[in-house]
Amino acid sequence: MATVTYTFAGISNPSSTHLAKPGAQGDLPPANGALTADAEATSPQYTALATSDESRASAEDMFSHALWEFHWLITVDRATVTRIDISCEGWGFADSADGWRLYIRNNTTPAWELLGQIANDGEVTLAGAITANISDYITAGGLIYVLAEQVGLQQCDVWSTVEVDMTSCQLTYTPASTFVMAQVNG
Ligand SMILES: [Ca+2]
Repeated sequence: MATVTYTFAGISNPSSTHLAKPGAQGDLPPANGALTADAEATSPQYTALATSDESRASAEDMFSHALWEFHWLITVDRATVTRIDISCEGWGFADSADGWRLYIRNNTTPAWELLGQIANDGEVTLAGAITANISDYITAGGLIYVLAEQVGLQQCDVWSTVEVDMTSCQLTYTPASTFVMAQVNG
């Protein structure tokens, strides 16, 4: 087994590999696994997302649930992947309710499936793993979709806000054979 971990380190706008999009949706999570049509993160936002350093990329909205949508482009054969680990360090708050939820998209259903949730204010790391039916979560084009969505709404002063300090996607996979053992004295 081998692992490979993807982050937003070194990514800038426009990105041809991993994508991040700040936005908002009325549904928690978006129905039928819908993807957002929001614009891509800026280069400073990518830099904020790259490492755990208390520098956060913020999404906020007055009327809907603020969210970050992440697209991870994998670099190994989908058929060799045995486990997907998603981690996201962030903070979510709003007038009506604090907290946020981490989802991964099942492209077959299709639906956003819950990986983790927190109902409190304050920065936490939410994480979750997929260990079965891996091909449901990686498109034929090699994309994994992740969503971090705030649970509350604005009522008075505080907009729905979700701030992400760092997020990553780790794959566990079986490396393809690169050589054939020679049979000596066979
Ligand atoms: Ca950061």
